[in-house]
Amino acid sequence: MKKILVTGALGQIGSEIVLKLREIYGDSNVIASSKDDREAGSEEVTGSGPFEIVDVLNLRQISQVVSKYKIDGIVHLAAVLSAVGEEKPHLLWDVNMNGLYNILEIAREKECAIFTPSSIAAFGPSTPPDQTPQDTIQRPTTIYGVSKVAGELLCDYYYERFGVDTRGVRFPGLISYKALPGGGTTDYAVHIYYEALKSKKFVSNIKEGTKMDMMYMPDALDAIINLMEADPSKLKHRNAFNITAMSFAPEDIYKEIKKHIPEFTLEYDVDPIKQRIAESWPNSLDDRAAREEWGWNPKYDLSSMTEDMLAKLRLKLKI
Ligand code: AKB
Repeated sequence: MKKILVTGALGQIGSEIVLKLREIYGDSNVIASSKDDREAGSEEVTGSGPFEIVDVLNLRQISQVVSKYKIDGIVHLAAVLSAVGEEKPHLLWDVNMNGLYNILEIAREKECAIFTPSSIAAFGPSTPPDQTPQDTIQRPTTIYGVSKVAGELLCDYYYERFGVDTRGVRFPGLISYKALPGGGTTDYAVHIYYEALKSKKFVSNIKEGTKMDMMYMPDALDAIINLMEADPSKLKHRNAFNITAMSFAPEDIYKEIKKHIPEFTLEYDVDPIKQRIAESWPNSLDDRAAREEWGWNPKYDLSSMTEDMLAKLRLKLKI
C-alpha cells in the first residue's frame, strides 16, 4: 500500500491507526476520513495530514476521494458497534452492510486492497465458548454479529470472485486512552480506568464472572499493519482471523487496577442488554491461525496494559 484511505478515522481505532500509518507511510500518504469533523480532540488526526469528509453510504463521495488521491489501500473502520446496534438495528445494518458494500465496490473498480475488522461478535451462544476455534459455528444473536458474519463472507466473496485483496481480523474488546469507544459491550474495560483515576470507584454494567477477550490498542494497530503487509501466499484465512491478547472478567481487571490504586472500589449495576450480548460471545479465542499465517504475537497482557494505561491516563487527565 502506498496511498491509504482510512474511514471512521476519528473513532477509537481510527484516531490511532491514522497516526501510526502516517509515521510509516508518510503524512501525505494517509488520508483520514469521517462522516463529519466534529469529534472532540480530533485535531491530531485532522491536522497532521489530509482529511476528507466521506460518508461511507455515499458511493460518489468515496469514489471521488479514492480517485483524487490515487488510493490503493483502504482501512475501512466506519461502523456501528454492538450495544448501539441493539438500540438501532436498522441504522446498524445500513452503515455496516451498505457501507462495506460501497467500499468493496470501489475497491473492485479501482483495484484497492482492503482491511476491515470483524469481531468476537461474529460468534454466538452455540459457538464453543472456550478457546473458540478459528473455523467453527457462527450463529450470532445480535444484529452487529449478523453484520460481522455477513461482512466476513462478503469480503471472502470479493476476493474469490473479483480478486480484491481483502483482509481482516476478529477484534476482541479494545482498550485505549486516546479516543473513547463508541457504543460497544466491551466499553466498560476502558471506562474502568478513567473512573479508577477520577472517582476511585466503578459501577460495572457487566456481571461478575463474565469473561471476554480483550486487547490493548498498540497490539491492535500492529495487527492491522502486519496483516496488510503479510505475504498473501501464506494467508489461508484472509478475512477474519481470530486474534486475542487476554481474557478477563470485570473482577479481574478491577483487581489489577487495585494493585496501583488500593482505595479503588467496584460495584455492579448490570445492563441486561449488554449482559445478554456479552454472554453470547466467547470466553476466549484460539488465535493459532493468525500466529501461524502472519506472525501474530501480542505484546501486552492485563498487567503490562494496566501499568501503561494508568500512566498514560494520568498524563491525559492531569491526575
Ligand atoms: C463491541 O463491544 O461492540 C466491540 C466489539 C467486541 O466488536 N468492542
